[in-house]
Amino acid sequence: MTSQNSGNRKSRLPEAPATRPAESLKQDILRHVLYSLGRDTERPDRQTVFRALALSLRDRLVEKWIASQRDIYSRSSKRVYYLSLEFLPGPFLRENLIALGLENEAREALTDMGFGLDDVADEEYEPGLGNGGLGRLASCYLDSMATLRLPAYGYGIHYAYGIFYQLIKEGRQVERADNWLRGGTHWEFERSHYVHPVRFYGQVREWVDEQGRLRHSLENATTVMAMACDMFIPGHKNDYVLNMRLWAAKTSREFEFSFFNTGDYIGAVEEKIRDENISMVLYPNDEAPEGKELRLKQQFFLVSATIQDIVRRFRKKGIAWDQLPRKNVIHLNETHPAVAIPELMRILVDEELLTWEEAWYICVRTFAYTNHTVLPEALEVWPEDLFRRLLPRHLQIIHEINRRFLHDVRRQFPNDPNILGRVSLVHEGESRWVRMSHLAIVGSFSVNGVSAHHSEILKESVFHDFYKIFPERFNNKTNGITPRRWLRQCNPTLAWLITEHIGPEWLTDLAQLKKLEPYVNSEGFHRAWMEVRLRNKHKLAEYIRDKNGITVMPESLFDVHVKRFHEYKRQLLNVLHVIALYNRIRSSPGSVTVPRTYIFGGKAAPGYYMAKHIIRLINSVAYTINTDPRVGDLLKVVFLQNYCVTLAERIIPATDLSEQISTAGMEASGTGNMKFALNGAITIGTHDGANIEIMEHVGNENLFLFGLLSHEVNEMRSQGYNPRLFYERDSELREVLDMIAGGFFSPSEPHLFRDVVESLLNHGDRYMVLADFRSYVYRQQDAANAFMDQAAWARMSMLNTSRMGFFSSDRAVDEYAKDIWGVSGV
Ligand code: HBZ
Ligand code: IMP
Repeated sequence: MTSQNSGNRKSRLPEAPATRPAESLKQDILRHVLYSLGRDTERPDRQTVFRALALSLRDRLVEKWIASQRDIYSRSSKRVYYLSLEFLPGPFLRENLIALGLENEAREALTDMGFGLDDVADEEYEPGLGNGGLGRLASCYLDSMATLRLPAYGYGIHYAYGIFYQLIKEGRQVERADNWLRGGTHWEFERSHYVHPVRFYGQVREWVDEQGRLRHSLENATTVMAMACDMFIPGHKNDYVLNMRLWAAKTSREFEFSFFNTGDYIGAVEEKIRDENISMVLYPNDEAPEGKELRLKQQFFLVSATIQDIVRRFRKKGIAWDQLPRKNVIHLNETHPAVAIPELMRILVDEELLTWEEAWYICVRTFAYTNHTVLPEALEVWPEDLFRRLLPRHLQIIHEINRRFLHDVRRQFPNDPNILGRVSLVHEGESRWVRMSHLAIVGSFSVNGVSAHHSEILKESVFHDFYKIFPERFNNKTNGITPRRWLRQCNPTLAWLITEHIGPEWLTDLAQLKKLEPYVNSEGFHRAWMEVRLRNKHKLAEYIRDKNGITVMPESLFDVHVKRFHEYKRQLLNVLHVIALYNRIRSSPGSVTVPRTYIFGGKAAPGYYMAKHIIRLINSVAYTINTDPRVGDLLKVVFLQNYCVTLAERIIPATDLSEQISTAGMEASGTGNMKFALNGAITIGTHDGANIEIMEHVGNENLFLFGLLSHEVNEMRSQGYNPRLFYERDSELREVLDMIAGGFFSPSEPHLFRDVVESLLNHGDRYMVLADFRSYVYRQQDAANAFMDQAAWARMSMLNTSRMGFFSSDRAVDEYAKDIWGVSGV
């Protein structure tokens, strides 16, 4: 602190050179306040200070990034390209401070300027460039790739509008545009010199060149430019920084003066807007792709710009094309970027004039594909006509890939002619569809699922034919989460307590949490553990009071269900149980003894009628219960609006019971389940996705599993599942459903929720809510009983945390690096 600042806490540009890191950081902040943001250093507001701090960190990140890139070049390492239509990084400030080891320095610098770090950090508005699990996984993996010093890059789209901002108005979800760029961009660099042309539409011209070769080129294409925007991802205290390169669409027409000459100025500008629309907005659909032309354009836009960047970098090496797979691996996060396969083929065959066989040999050794879902409606397909119009040459290439593939399959399975239709890259029925998952499998050397259970389902059912054809391609990589964000950053007091006992190594070696086990029998540790957890619950209770105006008891059981709204995730099953509890409280006071706070959060796709209806039902039930004086403190129901990474970070450390109750066989993995258990919440869940592996690690006695197994779900379905039977046999369930259908929670609109009940009773209950209801109720009772014994609960909580080491994204990424990518740290 310079002496002139000490008395009045005001900030001036320092005169003397900085000595200590905190002082040097403060000087950088002030410099950015003045020179980058053009504000008076005497009276910057909190938002200005946040931005100046972000810029000061960006300076440090870019230095380290340049050094890291030099390292990669000098070692000529094999590079990993992680292609994803979504990244969900969450707020950067705290994460970057922790990674750079500058948390205390920032706190000191800001205090010196009269600000608190927590308040300044709250100024950050997160980039919501993903829908949920898949996008957040991509960000956890980048964090781990940086921490493991892998020569890796994330590639995605710089959407101007991310996932919508969700408001709850009169119990309903209302969507607002998420203008995350309105405050400017303080973390990224716009690279106006890194632009690649992306070409759509047009016609394929076939011609014969002087050497007599058949050539293909695209005529009359529409060109849009892709401009790179780079964000930096630091490894944990290792001076290593990766970049996530997001492409923004820019018109190529700015230079087309012909429009001006013909006088159509507005027409020219309209075309510019149309081009730049490509990166305007993230599609808000999770698990049910929207087959819109603009979405396919986005996919190709990402792929074309990225492959050009990869090829540009590869060319610098001046080595032969057949070395491409030895020096690069391209990872496809779901099928969304799968058009990369025909795009690389196109470049190799049409532009580089390799033979088809040479090019295909390279492609199939370069791509790897991760599947994230088995829901039939989520498997991506495109109408062939649309594909032909937008990407005519790519469709030809897909047909040729298919022709050769089916030829091989016919030889391999001469006695099974039906297999050809099943595995074809083009579905041929009344209409023709390009099947992106088939393209991704045929064009990749590795196909993986995201939990052991999910990967088995891929082999046994969803992709069984492909498993017979390419058994060596199939493998599992159970998902993981980064302990930096999902423990150290979101739960700093618990992280401190852990470090105090076992040292800080767990941050980069999560298996070390095992060392906590001896402390589970220490009374002092118990007490400290539960104090930290209770303090977290107090903080969340305050947030709930501020935002929802509801007072909840921090000592009550915080029962939390936060994730995207989808019928298979069964928020409906949860609310049916809430109503059952409510009925017990009313009909036999004293029968419910454990006070509970139910917390819900999550977005529904804007066009998903049933999911939105369930949100509305939860809010109506919440209103009824919270205003019923007979209930008192025994039951509160809270819906927190706009669930996002920032909100997850508040909720997870304060959760007692984590709801992971998907229909068995439907949740590929889940990663929320891991975040809760790592922070000491107990899971109530089905035998699905990674829940099964969590059970194997934490022990069956330390979580509450219930419900049908996935083979039982299938058997019950094939035997003709009759949900009505469950309704008729279970009077408690019957009462709950009759109340909803009869308008108990919507007295002014008695039929409001009839469709919800109909979907269960008369439309087959596709997600087996009624079949699992009774075992869920029993397991919830077990959970409540366990919560009454606080010492036993504390023990379960500590054992969950200490046994979650396996679920680190460092472990997952290390497996990808060794088993799939063939890369190691630099
Ligand atoms: O990917 C999720 C899975 O549901 C979850 O089980 C898994 O843990 C997670 C990470 O592997 N899948 C998604 O989040 N899927 C999407 O977000 C999605 C987005 C756009 C689509 C389709 C799916 O068109
Ligand atoms: P790119 O790999 O061409 O996208 O460049 C990214 C960064 O890597 C550049 O800004 C340089 O810092 C660094 N870089 C690029 N080419 C080389 C090279 O040939 N040797 C060492 N570093 C390089």
